[in-house]
Amino acid sequence: MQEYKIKKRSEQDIIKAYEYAREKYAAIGIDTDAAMEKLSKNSISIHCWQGDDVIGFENPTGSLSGGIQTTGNYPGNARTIDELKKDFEKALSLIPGKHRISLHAIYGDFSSGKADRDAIRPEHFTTWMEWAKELGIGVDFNPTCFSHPLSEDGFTLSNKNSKIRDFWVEHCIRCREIGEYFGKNLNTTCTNNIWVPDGCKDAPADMLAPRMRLEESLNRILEKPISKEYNLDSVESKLFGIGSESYVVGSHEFYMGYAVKNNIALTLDSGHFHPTEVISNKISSVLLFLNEILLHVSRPVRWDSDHVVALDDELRAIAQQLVRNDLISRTHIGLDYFDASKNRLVCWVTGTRNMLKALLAAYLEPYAAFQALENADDTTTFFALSEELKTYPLGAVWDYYCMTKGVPAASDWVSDVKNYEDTVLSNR
Ligand code: RNT
Ligand code: ZN
Repeated sequence: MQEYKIKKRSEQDIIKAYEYAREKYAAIGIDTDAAMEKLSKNSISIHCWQGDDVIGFENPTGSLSGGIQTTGNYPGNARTIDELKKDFEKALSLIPGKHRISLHAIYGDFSSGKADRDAIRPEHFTTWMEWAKELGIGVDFNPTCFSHPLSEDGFTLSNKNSKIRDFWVEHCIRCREIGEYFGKNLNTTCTNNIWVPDGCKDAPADMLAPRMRLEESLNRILEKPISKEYNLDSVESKLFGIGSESYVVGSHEFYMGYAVKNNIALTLDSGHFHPTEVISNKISSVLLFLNEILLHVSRPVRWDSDHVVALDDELRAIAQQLVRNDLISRTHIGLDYFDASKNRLVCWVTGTRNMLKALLAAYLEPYAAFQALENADDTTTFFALSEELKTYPLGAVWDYYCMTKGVPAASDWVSDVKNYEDTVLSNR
């Protein structure tokens, strides 16, 4: 088969295309330079777990449980902290802007001795903290309430057995302390996202008791006051998982109520609702009642499949909702997917670049004009214009943005990752 070669364009070509795009957008009242400036202020929280299929370093031979599933066996997954860091740095070098890393508790550095989940401490994350400081990036955190013998009956914070509950409560308390440690040392708020897999295959007779236990456990976890400036608590709901198809304790209603009542943040994961339900349509509701939200941007294909984020209609709609009314200033955008069927760096880079492209597209909308049209009841013109906008030269602005941020434009980065695969990943 003949090799598929993509010709790299010169800087002049990228600038020429950008100049054309700038004029085209200017004609509808959009300042492309201002849009890029706004885009550059956003940091995406990139999930570490795409790099190693959600295995972590606590028990590197362990398997993933909790009703979530990675599929594929593409070679080259990171097996050590150093490999994961190297891969992540490589991915960052291909994404324009300054971003963050989201860690799970099982990604601690246990080289000085193992610690069970209820015994993890900031010490286990010192090497991550120092690394993040060196790179100048923020860290977000997640308790890991799955892939553990004490989560195998499907219940953690809502378990009937008080000893098991205590164990997970302690784990989550320690995670808040680790979040505080990251927040203080890196001088940027660490979000601490609690997701538990609790639920069951068939509907239980008593749907209330587990929810009462979950509420009580969360209350205990949040008892200790920790400044929101360092550690921002958030809770993530879900509709179903593998093995919890009929009942999930931490449903949307549960956590929405809990977050409002306790003034914490809520995480909306795009794969955690009914298949035709979209989180883009929830953001403007939940932010009326909450100060802040987290997003787990993902791509559910027929179920909560956690496919790599694509630049699809829902991603664009999420970005529009965030940008149009500046709800982005109260939103922490994180990614959550895990695909082991492709080069894992390509998954990281593609998903993050797509999130940024969607935001750029949103910054390139004439929203004030849309609002004016809507207020004048001219939904016809709004509809026609927004459809026309879809073929405006977003890509030319994006390429120019990448160039000015010193990262490859268009698909120029793919060969770079392939090269990394040949020289680094294939030796694993
Ligand atoms: C599971 C949740 C949760 C996990 C990660 C690994 O359905 O989305 O956020 O994917 O914590
Ligand atoms: Zn999630």
